[in-house]
Amino acid sequence: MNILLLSMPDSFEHMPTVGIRMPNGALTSLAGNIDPHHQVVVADLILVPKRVRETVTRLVRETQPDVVGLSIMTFQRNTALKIIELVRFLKADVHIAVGGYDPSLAVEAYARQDSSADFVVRGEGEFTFSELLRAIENGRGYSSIEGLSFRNGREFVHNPDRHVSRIERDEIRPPKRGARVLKGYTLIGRPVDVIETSRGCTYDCSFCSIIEMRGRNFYTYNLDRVIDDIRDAYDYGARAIFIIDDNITLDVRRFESLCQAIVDAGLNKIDYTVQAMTSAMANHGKTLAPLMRHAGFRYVFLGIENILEDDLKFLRAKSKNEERAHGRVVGNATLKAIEYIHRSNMYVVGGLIVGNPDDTRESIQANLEFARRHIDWPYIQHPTPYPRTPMTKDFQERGLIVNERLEEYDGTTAVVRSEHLSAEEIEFMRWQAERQMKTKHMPAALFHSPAFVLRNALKMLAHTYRGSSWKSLLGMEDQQQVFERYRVLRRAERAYV
Ligand code: B12
Ligand code: SF4
Repeated sequence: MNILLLSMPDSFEHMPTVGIRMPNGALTSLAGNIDPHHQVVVADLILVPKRVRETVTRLVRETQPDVVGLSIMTFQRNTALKIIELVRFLKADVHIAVGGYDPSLAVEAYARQDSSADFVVRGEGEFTFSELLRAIENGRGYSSIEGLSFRNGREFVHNPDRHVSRIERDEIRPPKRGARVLKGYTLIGRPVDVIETSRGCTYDCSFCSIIEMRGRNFYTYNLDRVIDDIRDAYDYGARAIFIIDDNITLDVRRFESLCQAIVDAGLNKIDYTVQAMTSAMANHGKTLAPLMRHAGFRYVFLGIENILEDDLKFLRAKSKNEERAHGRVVGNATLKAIEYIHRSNMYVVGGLIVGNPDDTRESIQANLEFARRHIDWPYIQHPTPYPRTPMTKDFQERGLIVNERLEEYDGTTAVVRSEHLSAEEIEFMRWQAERQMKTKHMPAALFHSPAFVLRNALKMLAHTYRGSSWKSLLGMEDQQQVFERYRVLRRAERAYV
């Protein structure tokens, strides 16, 4: 059969497509794990945000798919529903399957009478999708496929969940990068790819969707497979790699072995970016950070979340931010983690969450000031009530959710207020502080990728400062007016289809 797999074009404020366009790791993993006789095509629509309709139309005409699969996050739901309608219009008899975080955690949104989706693959997709294709091909029923919800006449049937796979033992085959048909992946000028070394996390931060998605567990791939995967990405042209693991720092010894294996394989000429816990970096950074640098790591995304104890408690992120000595908690790990990363000449992408229920102007300022002083690239977000997270329940119970437009659930639009501040006030504070922080990192980017930055500097600055005018740059216009213009522009950008 012909299979067309699509990821959504909606992008996020901190990942402006002028400098960052990353492939979706799920789709190539699905493509690598279906029966080999199928013809599969993967298209990441983030590469064509202004040509979504034309691209989908062309791909459906060219590939004549029997099955179209879409990978969807919550803030991409509206775009996805429009693409589903377009695909159904172009090919009425096509089977449409959806998967990823949003369909898994909000099945009802796709099971509605007016939705054209036929199947929802809940949770991990490799085995469920592969079995689904066999069932479609052979005309068998769907009721024995675990992890699948399917349309049956007027109703949607939900089969039992599938167990989380022990990825190594269950033999998930490597991703199939050759299935991608669109070009232009980049991380500030370097062709970028994604790889995974593990799945899952044993923590339970209240804002994170992962626990509802797969429970608290951590399974790893064998390091030989990981090295082969990195080499495959390199052979396909990648010179930067984003490691998409939920939490690779749960096993620091293994992470250190991976760094050594990367060096031994001569793959340390690639720039790596990884997400890390502050506690792991603070408690093991002395040995881990130099090894990471040696292996080619450049950006470390630190889940700082917040620098205030009360906020960390609300976010249930206290324990992953603790510094320990002799088996005892001796303080907050953040500064020490940052120090180790900087000492090894790597950059900190600082993940912070501001606008929590009890936040005041002062508590938000304290976090923004911290970011200004200590981090290299801000990844500051507002708490966002994604389906079924514990945080969503807290916000609902306190009546603090003020915006139900899901396309704005992108992390940088404040959709909840605090007890003391409106959502607009919270977003304005973050927006204003972040623009300067981003500009501060430009020289480092210029030094690393001069040709790309020189060619795109104006576009990058224009993105960061959109909404500004000559008057505002000269200080003759109120920043609040600039913010209003920025919000209008941002809203317009969300019309992808
Ligand atoms: C890596 C990652 C990123 C990378 C993405 C790199 C890339 N291009 O792949 C970066 C840093 C860029 C990123 C950014 C964002 N992310 Co992110 N990210 C993750 C993370 C850590 C891992 C996702 C991943 O690739 N896993 C590995 C793959 C193999 O697993 P998977 O995606 O789950 O796919 C499996 C199944 O879901 C299913 N499946 C998926 N798609 C499909 C499609 C079909 C047809 C089928 C059948 C099955 C299927 O099968 C797959 C294989 O088993 C998750 C989870 C987490 N722990 O927090 C968050 C997560 C997905 N991100 C999230 C969000 C919100 C974002 C941002 C909006 C902002 C943010 N909070 O950082 C931006 C938006 C990005 C954009 N489009 O502009 C949320 C989504 C919440 C939701 N309910 O929608 C998550 C869950 C984190 C959270 N807050 O809880 N992210
Ligand atoms: S440590 Fe990271 S991956 Fe784990 S639950 Fe918290 S936010 Fe999610």
